[in-house]
Amino acid sequence: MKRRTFIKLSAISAAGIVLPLQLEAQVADVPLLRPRTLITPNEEFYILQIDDPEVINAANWQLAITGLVEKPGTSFRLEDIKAMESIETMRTLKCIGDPIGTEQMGNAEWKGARLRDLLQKVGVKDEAKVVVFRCADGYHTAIPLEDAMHENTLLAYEMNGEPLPTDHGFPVRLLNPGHYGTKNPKWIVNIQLAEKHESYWEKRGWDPIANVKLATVIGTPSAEEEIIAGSTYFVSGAAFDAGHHGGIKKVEVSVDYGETWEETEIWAKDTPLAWVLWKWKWQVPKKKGPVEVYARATTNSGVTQDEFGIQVKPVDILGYHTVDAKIVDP
Ligand SMILES: Nc1nc2c(c(=O)[nH]1)N[C@H]1C(S)=C(S)[C@@H](COP(=O)(O)O)O[C@H]1N2
Ligand SMILES: [Mo]
Repeated sequence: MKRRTFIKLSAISAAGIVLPLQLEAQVADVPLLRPRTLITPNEEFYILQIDDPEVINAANWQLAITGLVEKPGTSFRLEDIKAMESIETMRTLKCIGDPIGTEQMGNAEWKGARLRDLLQKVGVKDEAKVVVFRCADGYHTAIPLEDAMHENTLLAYEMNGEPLPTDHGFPVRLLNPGHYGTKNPKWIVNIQLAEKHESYWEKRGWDPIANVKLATVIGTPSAEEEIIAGSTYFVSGAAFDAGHHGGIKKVEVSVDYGETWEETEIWAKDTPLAWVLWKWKWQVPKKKGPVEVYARATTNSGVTQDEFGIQVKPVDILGYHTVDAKIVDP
């Protein structure tokens, strides 16, 4: 085959497999946006845990389901879980410790089995109220049985088309929609049905429910960034409501201390369980000096972020993210 033809053909077959049009639309055409891609590459995905990552050999790993179950002693190997009906889905993870900021949030395409399919195989007793996850690193956390039985609650074993990386919980981690990272345990070794449980972070004062709060984060500019006077600049970032308010409807930016707001372009999105990425083309004033950039989101349910800071009522919304930057001479 001639090289030219080959190139053409591979473009076509790629079209069939990875939907390049859609993918292209979800990689920024303007440089320097942050985030720059709807899907965070595995190498760039934030990593957060209480200790070093656990390296688990799948050949020796079995997931036991214990406690208030009809068939105690049942366990699953990775192959068993992979043989079950699989779901592929895009999900954003966000850390409760960084509620407004941008650093501890990432979005990936995951593949896994429904947790409820495993629970149904072992049979859950009526007294069971929570599902406890114990992890190889000593981390443990519980979620209400109702959440565990939700069709979107998955035991994920692939991330962006690769086996779940060690840093992200190999061989399986929980994906618990609508909840902060604390409720998405990695390196799970045991699942226990119980009446109640006090989780690792709850013992240390963190929210036991851990519902993700509506937040809009500014990726560009970064703090103290120098923006050239008179230039064209892209303010950009992400917004996420984890589905609690019907998804993000619009994102606005203010560069005049909230006096006026400009609607941004949402240039990449998926379902409300994934972040939306936005950008706004700013004709930077010629005048030098400090500038504060604010961003706020409005949800499909009609809620708009309208205050500063973290302690905002109603409790499921966070205040604006603001970034202090500088307009400087070229
Ligand atoms: N086993 C285990 N799972 C864990 C944690 C942990 O310390 N140990 N940390 C949680 C927290 S606080 C977050 S934010 C997410 C981060 O997931 P990631 O490292 O894949 O981004 O993992 C969660 N799952
Ligand atoms: Mo976290």
